[in-house]
Amino acid sequence: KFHPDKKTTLVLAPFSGGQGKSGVEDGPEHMLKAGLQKELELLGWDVAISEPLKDLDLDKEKKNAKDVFGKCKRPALVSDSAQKIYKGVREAIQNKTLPLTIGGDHSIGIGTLAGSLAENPETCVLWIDAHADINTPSTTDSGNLHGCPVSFVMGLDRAAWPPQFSWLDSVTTLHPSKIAYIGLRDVDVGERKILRDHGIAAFSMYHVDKYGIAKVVEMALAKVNPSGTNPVHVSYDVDAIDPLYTPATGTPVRGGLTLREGLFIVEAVAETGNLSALDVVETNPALALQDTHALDTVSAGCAIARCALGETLL
Ligand code: B3U
Ligand code: MN
Ligand code: MN
Repeated sequence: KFHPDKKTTLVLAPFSGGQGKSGVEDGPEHMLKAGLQKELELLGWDVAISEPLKDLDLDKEKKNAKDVFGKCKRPALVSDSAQKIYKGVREAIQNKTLPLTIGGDHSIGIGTLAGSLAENPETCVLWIDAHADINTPSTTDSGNLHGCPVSFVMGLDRAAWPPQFSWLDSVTTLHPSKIAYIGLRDVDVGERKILRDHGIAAFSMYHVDKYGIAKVVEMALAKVNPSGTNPVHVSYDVDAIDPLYTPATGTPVRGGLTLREGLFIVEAVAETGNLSALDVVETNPALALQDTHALDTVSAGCAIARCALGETLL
C-alpha cells in the first residue's frame, strides 16, 4: 500500500557513539559487502544509497572527553549524528522511497523515528529488541544513549535533556499508544516504571512463548495501528534474536527469538503493506569470537531487510 512502486533508500548509519564498544560502526559496510543491495534489487526494488554521516569524524569526536552531560555520554556527538540521519530519512521519504537505515548503534533510532514522524505524524512504531531503550537522562545507569532513543522521541523527561537535543522540539513527539515492543527480556527498573506509567504495549519473550509469534505481532499491530491504515516504522535491534543466531552484537541476551520468529515479525508487517521505514541496528562484526559469528549476524541482518521488503510473500 505505502510503496507499490518499490523504491528504497539505504541510509547508511555507521555510528557507535551511543555506546562504548567499537566495531558497530562497521555494520553497514558488512551488510553491503554481503550483497544486500543486489538482494533487494533481485526482489524488484530500486535501491538508492544515502550517506548522511559522511562528514562526521567519529574518531576525532569520540575522543572529546568533555562531551558529557550529567550521566549521558557523548550527547553532542549522538545528537549531531541523529540530526544528520533525521535529515537523511526525511529526504528519503520526500523522494517517495522507503528509508532502510543500517546501523550503527540504536541511538540512531532518534534520527530515524524523528524523520518518519516529521514526514507523517501518524507513523506508528514496532520496536523489536531485547531491551526497551526507553531510559531517560535521569534513569540511565550506563549513560549510553543507545539505551535512551525511545524516551527522546516521546519527549519524556524534557527538563533533563542535554541541550544539544533541542532540535527535536520541532518534531511531533511519538504518543505512547503508537509504539509496541516485541522481544523484551532485559528491561531496567526505571524503564519498567515508564512502560507501566504510560501503558505502553510491551510483548516480552514470555508473551511470545505464551501466544506464539503470529498472535503477538497481530496484537502489537492492532494496538498501535487499530485502523490498519497508518504507516509502520519497524526499528529492529538484531539482539532481539537469540545470540545463537546473532552473536555479534554489543549486549547479547540469551533466551531470545528464534531466527524464524524474528523474520516472521517483518514478514507479517510486509504482508500488511503498511511498512514505511525500517532500521536494522547493533550488528557488531568486531565482537565475533569466530568467523561464523560475524557471518551469521550479518546474514540475519540482511534477511531481516529482505523479509521486510517482501522476499517471502510469494
Ligand atoms: N538498559 C541498559 C542496557 C542496554 C540498553 N540497550 C542496550 N543495552 N543495547 C542501558 O544501558 O540503558
Ligand atoms: Mn538491544
Ligand atoms: Mn536497541
